[in-house]
Amino acid sequence: MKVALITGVTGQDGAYLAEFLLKKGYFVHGLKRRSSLFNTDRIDHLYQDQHEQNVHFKLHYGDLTDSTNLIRIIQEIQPDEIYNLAAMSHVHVSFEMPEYTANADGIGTLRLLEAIRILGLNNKTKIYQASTSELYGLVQAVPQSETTPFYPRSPYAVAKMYAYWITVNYREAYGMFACNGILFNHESPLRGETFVTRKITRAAAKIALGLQTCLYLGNLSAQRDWGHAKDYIEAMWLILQQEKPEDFVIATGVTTAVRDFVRMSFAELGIEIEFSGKDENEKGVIVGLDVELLKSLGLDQHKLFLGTTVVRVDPKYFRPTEVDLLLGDPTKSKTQLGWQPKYNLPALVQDMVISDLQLMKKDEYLNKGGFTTLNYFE
Ligand code: NDP
Ligand code: GDR
Repeated sequence: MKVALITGVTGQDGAYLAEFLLKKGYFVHGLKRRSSLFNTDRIDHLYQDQHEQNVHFKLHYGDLTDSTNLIRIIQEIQPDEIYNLAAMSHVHVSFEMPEYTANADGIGTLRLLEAIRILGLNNKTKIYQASTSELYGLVQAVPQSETTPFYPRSPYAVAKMYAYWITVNYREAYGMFACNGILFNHESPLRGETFVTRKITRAAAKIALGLQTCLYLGNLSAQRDWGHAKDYIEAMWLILQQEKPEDFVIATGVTTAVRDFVRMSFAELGIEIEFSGKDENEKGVIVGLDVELLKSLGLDQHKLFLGTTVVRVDPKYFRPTEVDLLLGDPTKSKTQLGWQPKYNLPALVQDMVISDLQLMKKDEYLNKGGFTTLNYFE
């Protein structure tokens, strides 16, 4: 039985990857930070009572900022594959927490690589590093491929740049099977609520139900190459199944503006939005309602009015330095890994919007019953 260690197992990708590897017959270990609450919502369905026989999924307390604990866990479990997904992954927040981000995202990767080296596991343990399209930053060329130069534009991206190169260096210096997946944005119903796609799909569902009046966003013109996390975690696994360790771009090859993601999300709920105005004064207004669609989704058309402004810009969401355009070239991963995504953007948007609509309906129901459920901090 193959043994895998996933750092960041409680995150979006960690949850999907853990499920994927368990289905493939792996013994999966996950690294989980200690927190005052369980924080295992995304992986609760995978929980196995540790007192039972045939347990294949185990969590360990740990942190990428603590090398002693990484060495001890890796020594104990002797993994065949490590997926390093743990990171302070929010670009905007990294401007507020640059030192911590460098420590966890940059030096954290070094700690893992050193743990493998110190324990003499160079020839046994393969490691996947969660690199990112944020490395491309200030646009040098499009589409962006494995050979496009990097120009990081945030403390997050700079930390990930260190992690990228230290992974390459340990591969070259010590012959480790260490690979970077340069993944473009990938989303899902499990996406963290403060990333733009999930923020939009949650708000669209709440506005459709009459639970929220307006969605405040930052840069509506930013363009991203958005795929589905379920497709992307499969690519991570494929990268570690290759004969030789190499780095791969994982992307859809299609780019879309935030503004259009907003339009598509509302349209999924039968609400047509039109944008007007510029920069900080841009706004999105309801210009059409698909009564049949609203009805089929169990939504009350009488809570929605043509001409209502439902999207506005709040400059507090602007970043000190922005990444304007990301568009990936997945040719290498498609030809060499045989990777083929199953979701396109409309299918991704539908998956997220319908999931959030169900979640918000449940929340509305519980709230009516006097229970406080979801939290609404941004
Ligand atoms: P999430 O933010 O959803 O998950 C991050 C995970 O890392 C969480 O489990 C979090 O724990 C954990 N974590 C954070 N800091 C530490 C630490 N110091 N020690 C141990 N664990 C820690 O990210 P995603 O799942 O979206 O992304 C996975 C990885 O891929 C990240 O490294 C991200 O930077 C990278 N990436 C993501 C892309 C995307 O579009 N999603 C694209 C390209 C790269 P907790 O639950 O306790 O917060
Ligand atoms: P990103 O994702 O920075 O690309 O990093 P995010 O969803 O945060 O932003 C995408 C774009 O949308 C613009 N934007 C807003 N973003 C947020 N979060 N909130 C807003 O209100 C808002 N309004 C507009 C942003 O300015 C940006 O241009 C994600 C993370 O998962 C990283 O960990 C990963 O490495 C990269 O994707 C690839």
